[in-house]
Amino acid sequence: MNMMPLDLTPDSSNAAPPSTVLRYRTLWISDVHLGTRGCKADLLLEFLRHTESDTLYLVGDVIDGWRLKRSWYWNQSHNDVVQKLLRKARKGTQVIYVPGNHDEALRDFTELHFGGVAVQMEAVHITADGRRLLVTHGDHFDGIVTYAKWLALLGDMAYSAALNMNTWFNHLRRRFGLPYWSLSAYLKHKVKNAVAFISEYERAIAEEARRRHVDGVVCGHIHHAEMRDIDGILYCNDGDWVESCTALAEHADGRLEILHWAEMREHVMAPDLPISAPEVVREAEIARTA
Ligand SMILES: [Mn+2]
Repeated sequence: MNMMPLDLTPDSSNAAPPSTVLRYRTLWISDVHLGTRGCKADLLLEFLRHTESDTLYLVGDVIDGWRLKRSWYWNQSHNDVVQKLLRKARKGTQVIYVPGNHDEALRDFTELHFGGVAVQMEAVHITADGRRLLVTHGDHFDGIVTYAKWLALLGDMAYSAALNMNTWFNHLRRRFGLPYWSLSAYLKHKVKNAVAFISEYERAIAEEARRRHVDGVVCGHIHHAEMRDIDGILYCNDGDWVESCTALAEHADGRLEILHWAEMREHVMAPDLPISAPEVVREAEIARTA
């Protein structure tokens, strides 16, 4: 196991400026799971070097704190990601960290700033074209998904109580040294149910957005990038940096797009090639009609 300590000295490996830098109004990334072997830190580092934004949301599970007590894995690329994020904050990017269940400890430090990074339980982002998007990691919806429709019928109080219960349930598990219990992770092993779960999860979060009178929601947690309209609510999931290496981006005009770095990187890093891969263009089309 690699046990390199967290090193916050300035990143010297970043000396040469990247050839192409894509500019966005806003970027959302989540589920990086720094501190685990599965984290694609090298790819994320590339992405962070080749993109810039006025605002960068870290939508939870960026540092995997659950693993602090067990198999903590940390190497230079994990350091570099942390340094790059802090450097962006120093250089004027508004970095907002909305903790998830794997970095839940940060939820005790909301409304604080670390090196220019603001920690908030959730955020409401307003796009350039005036849409209001609730930004939340989304783990609260894990345990309640199967009951979401009933709870919605029972009303706000029952719904909120159920959301809080899931948080407390996992808080207790943490106190007893047990890992976070995730219905989504559990069901991903039972592939047959995974599709049904994901669509129920998306509906539950969209329902919450409706109750909160916003136009849409940006979340993560289930490691499944998506952008679609759910009965008039825009559901966006920025995916993850363990498998899919995706981010959500807002262009200067408010247009939203899912970025697939694994497909984009060869075009961005070889500037002679056209920047938009067919997949990316298709996502942009979806965004325009959503
Ligand atoms: Mn999560």
